[in-house]
Amino acid sequence: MATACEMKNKIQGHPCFGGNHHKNGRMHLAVAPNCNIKCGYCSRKHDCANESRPGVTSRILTPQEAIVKVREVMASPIAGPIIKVVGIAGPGDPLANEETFETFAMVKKEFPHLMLCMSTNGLLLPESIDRLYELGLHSLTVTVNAVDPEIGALIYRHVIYHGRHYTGVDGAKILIANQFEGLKRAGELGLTIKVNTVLTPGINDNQIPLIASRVKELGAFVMNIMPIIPQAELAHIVPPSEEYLSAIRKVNEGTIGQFAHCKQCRADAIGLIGQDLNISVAEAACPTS
Ligand code: CLF
Ligand code: SF4
Repeated sequence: MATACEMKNKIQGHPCFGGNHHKNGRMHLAVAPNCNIKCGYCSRKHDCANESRPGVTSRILTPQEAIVKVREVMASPIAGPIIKVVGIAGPGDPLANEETFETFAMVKKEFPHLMLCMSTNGLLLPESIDRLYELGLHSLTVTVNAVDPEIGALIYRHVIYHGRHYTGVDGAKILIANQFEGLKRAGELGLTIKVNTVLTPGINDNQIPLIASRVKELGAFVMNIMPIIPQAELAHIVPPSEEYLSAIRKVNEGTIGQFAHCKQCRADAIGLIGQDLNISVAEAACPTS
């Protein structure tokens, strides 16, 4: 596990881990359309609710298209100087898509100075984490919504694991066990880890402190408690108020650092958090157009 000092150096420049988010930006590559679970708050018509606000990704990119986009954005005088991180965050689960690995390999080879970042539901983390580490993954986000499978079962509709379909507590048990096993290995490898938790009032409120202490113990650096965006099966949930969200963050900040400026970005976001650039391919390729 990395020391606090090593971690402080590692997060320099990463806008979602405490690096100056007014100065440093990120670029998401939407190369991962498939998902292997079903969260009750996810409508597959939208971007992944783990990492993005509702609104369809303009387009799924192939790894080849993604690397072309990175070249164009990095050559742009507007975006190039601010982009420090290349992330894959959907619109499905990155680990359920081989394209994620292919894309990271290409980006690392051509732009070794950019930090590679990924956000996942964690189901396939135990079997993927070493491979991601070898590819040079810098930072990892895992969305953990429950510690107890009985609560997880109220959030996850199904889990498809190694070709088998699980529902209820059975599915949640596998998912939660894999999230913690994967996080443990990521901590041992010294990755920079963030845990996202979708605060779903009336369902997982009492799980938040349990998640906070468990993930801290496993080596997570920061926690991002996000308000549910009610959709799909959980459309009836009333999202938490700003006050309630702040109070929950406050209660848990003694256990693990809390990230409070998340904007629930799109899977194809580019730029500073909360100030995305609308870069068309042509604009990025030709700065004077
Ligand atoms: Fe992207 Fe996520 Fe990496 Fe950041 S976003 S994959 S950790 S580079 Fe950041 Fe956006 Fe919030 Fe995500 S503000 S949704 S936490
Ligand atoms: Fe939707 Fe993301 Fe959950 Fe998959 S992991 S069901 S894409 S919110």
